[in-house]
Amino acid sequence: MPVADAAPIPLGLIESLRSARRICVFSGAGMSAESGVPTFRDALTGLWERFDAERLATPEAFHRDPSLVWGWYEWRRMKMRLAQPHAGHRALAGLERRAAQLTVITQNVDDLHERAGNTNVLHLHGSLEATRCVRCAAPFALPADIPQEPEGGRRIEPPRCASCGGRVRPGVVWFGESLPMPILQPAHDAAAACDVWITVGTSGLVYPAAELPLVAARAGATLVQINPLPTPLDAHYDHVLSGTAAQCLPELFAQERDRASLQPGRS
Ligand code: BJW
Ligand code: ZN
Repeated sequence: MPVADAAPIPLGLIESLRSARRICVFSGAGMSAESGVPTFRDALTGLWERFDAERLATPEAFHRDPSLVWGWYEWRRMKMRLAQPHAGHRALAGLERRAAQLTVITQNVDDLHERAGNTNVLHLHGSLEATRCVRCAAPFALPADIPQEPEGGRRIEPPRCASCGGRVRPGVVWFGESLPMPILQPAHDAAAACDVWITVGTSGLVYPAAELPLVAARAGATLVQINPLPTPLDAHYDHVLSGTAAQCLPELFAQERDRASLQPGRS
């Protein structure tokens, strides 16, 4: 992804952020890209450019070829464990410390938001670490060490559940699977109640996640898009910042903070 200078930040956006009581940040794979975690659909570098989603990211694929799928996810888990949060993640953690309420709604299955310091994070598509039994859903504790896997992964037979002997599966949401209601409902509620909605690094192609910005828009929130490339939903946004997560987020919140500190009575 070429890194250009980030676009200037409109004053109206800083004002909206400054006066917001409830802020939602909606992140996708582009949020983690500058930490070295590949996106899905970016030209040349996206995972779905090199790997077949039908063979790797559906329940049918896991049923058909569990060792192929498990091995690929172990490689993904290695990349995630080796990645470190970047300046954009840290800026979001700083925002949580001073905002009245910040909800991070992420499609990402890594834990970079949490490792940066965010505590209120909803994972719509699950987590690479939250593995469970396919048969009885018992959680499975992964070894603490970082997997050592070749590029693209290799076939590895999934571990077996200690309770029932069923295969253990990655704790992510695959195509055709419902998103977990205990996560989707609070995400929907947060979208409907927020004053400012900030989308970062998602193509907005995958549903139902892609509907959430529209929920926020219908509820009257100010919508901000951060992405180096246009997306199909740009027309719904009040502000489109053309730049990367690591460029735009620190700049946006630095301007919001500097301006806020000039306002008497705001803690
Ligand atoms: C940067 C950057 C930088 C780069 N800074 N930005 C037909 C029409 C409509 C819907 C459907 C349909 N057919 C099927 C469906 C439903 C399907 C769906 O939406 N499919 C579409 C693809 C068409 N959805 C589902 O199946 C969902 N479940 C569901 O609908 O349940 C109901 C149901 C149940 C039963 C039967 C039928 C319905 C589940 C979706 C699960 C998605 N899972 C994945 C994999 C997770 C596990 C894993 O990680 O392996 O989730 S797919 C993948 O896409 C992953 C992501 O979370 C998700 C979204 O991707 P994201 O984050 O937007 O990444 P990219 O790569 O697309 O975009 C990156 C962006 O970042 C780009 O814009 C870049 O420009 C930008 N960028 N560098 C900022 N540095
Ligand atoms: Zn089991």
